[in-house]
Amino acid sequence: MNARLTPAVTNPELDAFWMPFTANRQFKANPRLLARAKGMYYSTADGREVLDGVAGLWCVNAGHGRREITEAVTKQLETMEFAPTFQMGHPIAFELANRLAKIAPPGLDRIFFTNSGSESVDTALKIAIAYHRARGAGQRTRLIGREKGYHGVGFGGMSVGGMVNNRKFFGSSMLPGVDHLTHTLDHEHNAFSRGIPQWGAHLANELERLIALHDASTIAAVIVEPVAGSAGVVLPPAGYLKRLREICDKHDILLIFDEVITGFGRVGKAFAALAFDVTPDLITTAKGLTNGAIPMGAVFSQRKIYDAFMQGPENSIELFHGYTYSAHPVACAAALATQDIYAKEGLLTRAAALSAPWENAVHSLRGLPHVIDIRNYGLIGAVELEPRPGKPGARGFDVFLKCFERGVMVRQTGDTIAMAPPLVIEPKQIERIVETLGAVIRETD
Ligand code: PXG
Repeated sequence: MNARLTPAVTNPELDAFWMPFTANRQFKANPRLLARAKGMYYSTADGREVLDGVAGLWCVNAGHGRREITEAVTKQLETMEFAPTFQMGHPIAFELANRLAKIAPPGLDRIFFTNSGSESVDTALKIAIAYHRARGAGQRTRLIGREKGYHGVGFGGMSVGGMVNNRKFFGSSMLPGVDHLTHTLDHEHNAFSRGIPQWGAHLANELERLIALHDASTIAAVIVEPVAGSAGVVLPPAGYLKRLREICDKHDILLIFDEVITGFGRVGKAFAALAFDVTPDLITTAKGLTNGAIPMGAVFSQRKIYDAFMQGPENSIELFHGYTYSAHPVACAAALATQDIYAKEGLLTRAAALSAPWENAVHSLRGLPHVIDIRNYGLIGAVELEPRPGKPGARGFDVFLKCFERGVMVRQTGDTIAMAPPLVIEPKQIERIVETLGAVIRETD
């Protein structure tokens, strides 16, 4: 038998879990196991403290181990662990939707619940297509995403997404009729910009080119992350998002902001739409909605979109879409407790107050070996390293690993180190993250 066809058994205790977006064999040979979490810190299974520089995975905005969330979840489990929301309802779902509508950007006060960011994206894309059909424009089915975009891993999100590894393995299984804008990362003009880069608003005009190619009458929606996270933090140039909005308005195309990362305070306001003063038609969220405690996502819709569906006989279902766990009562309880914390502690705007010291801290790494760009906005930061010749991602991985060994968790995407700490971070902890990262970069070839 060909030895290479024999499955690799690395560690019998770790083999059964096929880990997501992970180098399984590398991880299982040298596992990094997190066992507990409190406030700004994780503890590893062997008892080491690790400062959380990425809010788990961009989701634990209020910090770890929040008692209020635990209590709300426990109480809901004891009261009613599950109830359907298909042709039935339960009060806490309506309470949460009303609550979210109050912090939503103007007009986006109709809320559809999902269980993840990927589901929120697929939901928003389907709503966009069905909305045009409901208005008698059923030929508008084309979707426009952007290079370097990340919109989760459903077939819809994968298709509008623009990260090559998330697409190339799945061949022709992409949605038909999808096109992509160019991305906005430009080292030549914008390297080491502090905050939003000034060059590049004109890149939004690319949308006019795609419209000229396909014709507006075939296009349902444009979806972008206002600030892209997964691709290694890609910022919108000043004026870019406004320009996209103008072009979409001109051609009756819906604009979707994917705020799975930027929603719930990451950029200093409740949503990036508010921070950039650009109002999209749909907003996708997840992550910070429940502080990461229970999986949940939500799509915020303009009322005009909801209203367009509320036509025809009243006994007909208006949108043939939903999940068993849409508005799961336990997730609703976690989300309400989370929103209480955000409101009570001013966390939805705390990133605005911290963004100047954060910016200074991350930009202090300029000039260190191999650092080719630094980007920041709100409480998001990225340090891009020059790849080792012929080994893309290797330097980034080494830096990530050494930071973890020294008690700081950051996120690595290729050779970019991304940071997005819980919004409860204190200035001393910002220093600690950046000092550790700086020391590691200095000593990494
Ligand atoms: N949209 C955006 C903008 C995201 O960032 C998703 C959709 C999908 O969400 P779910 O809940 O289905 O994973 C995301 C997820 C990283 C990283 O490395 C980012 C995400 C997930 C995992 C890792 O930055 N974002």
